[in-house]
Amino acid sequence: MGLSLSCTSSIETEKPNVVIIYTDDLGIGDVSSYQMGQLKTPGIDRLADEGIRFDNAYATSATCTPSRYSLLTGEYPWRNKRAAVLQGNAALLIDPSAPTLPKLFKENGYSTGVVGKWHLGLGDGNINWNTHIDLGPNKVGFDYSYIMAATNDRVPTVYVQNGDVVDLDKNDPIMVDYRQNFEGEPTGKENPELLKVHPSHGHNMSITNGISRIGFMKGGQSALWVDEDMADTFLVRAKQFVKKHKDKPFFLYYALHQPHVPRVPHPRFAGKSGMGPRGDVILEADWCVDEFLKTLDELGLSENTIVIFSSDNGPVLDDGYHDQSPELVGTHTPWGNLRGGKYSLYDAGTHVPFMLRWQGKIKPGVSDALISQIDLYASFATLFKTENKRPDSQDLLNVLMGKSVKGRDHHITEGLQGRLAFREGDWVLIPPHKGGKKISWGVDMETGFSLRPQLYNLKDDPGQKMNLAEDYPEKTEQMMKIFEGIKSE
Ligand code: NG6
Ligand code: CA
Repeated sequence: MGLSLSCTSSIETEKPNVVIIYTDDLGIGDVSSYQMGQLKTPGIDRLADEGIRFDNAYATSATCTPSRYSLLTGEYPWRNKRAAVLQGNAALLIDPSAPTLPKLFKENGYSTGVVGKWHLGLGDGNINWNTHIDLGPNKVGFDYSYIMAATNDRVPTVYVQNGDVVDLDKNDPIMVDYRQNFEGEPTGKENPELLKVHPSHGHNMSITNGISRIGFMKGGQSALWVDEDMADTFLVRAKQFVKKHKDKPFFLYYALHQPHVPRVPHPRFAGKSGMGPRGDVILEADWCVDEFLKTLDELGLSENTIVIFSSDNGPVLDDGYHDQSPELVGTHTPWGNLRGGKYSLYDAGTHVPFMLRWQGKIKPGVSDALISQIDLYASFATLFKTENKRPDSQDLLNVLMGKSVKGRDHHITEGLQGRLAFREGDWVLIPPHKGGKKISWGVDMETGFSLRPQLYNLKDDPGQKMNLAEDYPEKTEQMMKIFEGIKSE
């Protein structure tokens, strides 16, 4: 007994709490600390003022599921064939026997939790929402989970806590189908009069809370979420987790749903940005971050907690609902001075805001080092002096702690349909890819595809206006070789 107590106290002194706050579709220009746009995000900026703002940080993919897969596993998403945007009834993507970031924390004595957007699959592909769902976050390293299964525009629109749908009435079972509707159930396509938010493309299937979604569902009335309350619901759970575990090391993955569509702010934030719902939900997310940081302050945890802030992919305006995001964006530039955005192989698809704060331990500043979210696994393995089991993940602990500016030499990013680009130093190569230059289904976004190789120097040309592939054929060829080599490792 005495021995176990002394072990616990040594863990407490050596192991900082770690929180990853992860937004959904937030652009680098949406965060005012980067000084590229018009929105004011004082809550998020606090992390940059009190920590390190990384100006060259990447998600591995321009969509959600693959980026989250890398963040939590330390493996490039394209090594796993299923790591693409998942539907709400998709099977668990992460192999329960594989090393993961939450497992790494758990193995080192941490309590681990995830609150918010999951989007990494649940169950075995034949999920029954009315019984306990065994395969999920709790099988890949999280002790506690309070999540939405996929996205806020996909059914089922319910919260799942530790594998059980929250507030489900067993007499009103949930049924989900992504191919066909349930007889007699209204849809956005057939019953637009029932909608308070209207789709611009897709999103015309089952209606819950006056919003039509992707996929069909029936039942589960008492369990349906209210979009307007989602920010508060997740914030409460995130705070509860921290309060409960304040005396022992904890790892919390707090995955906010904003500003992904449908953008439905709480009335407290409606109309506050002057940019319509997209701006409003970003202010709401910023408030959530601020409130969360205040909770750490109140609990006296700010000094012993590493807080990391980032986003899963770049920004997009109209992503499927008429929410006036293109009309009201004005001079605000969610993508900053970069080209592209969500879904794109151009830089703004994956070049995301990233900050790390460890008060009292690291000196506030700005870092230009090339880093990727995939590197958190190896970097924390180093902090715990344990083995890095993920070769794609690089130990950048010294960079994250501001002791070095030597980041990665190279990084591979993914756009749509598993197409890849290769960054090396200041250069980025987009190999030839077949496919349209613009997204085909109604989103106003460049894919980055071209049948000719594209080579850009991001230092001189962050907006990727000058394709230098023909001027630098040797550089293009040399990068192509390194890229192919890494892919086949
Ligand atoms: C797309 C959806 C889009 C969004 C995206 C996933 C349509 C037409 N578009 O298929 O709205 O949900 O998937 O976004 O259905 S992500 O951020 O989770 O990757
Ligand atoms: Ca996303």
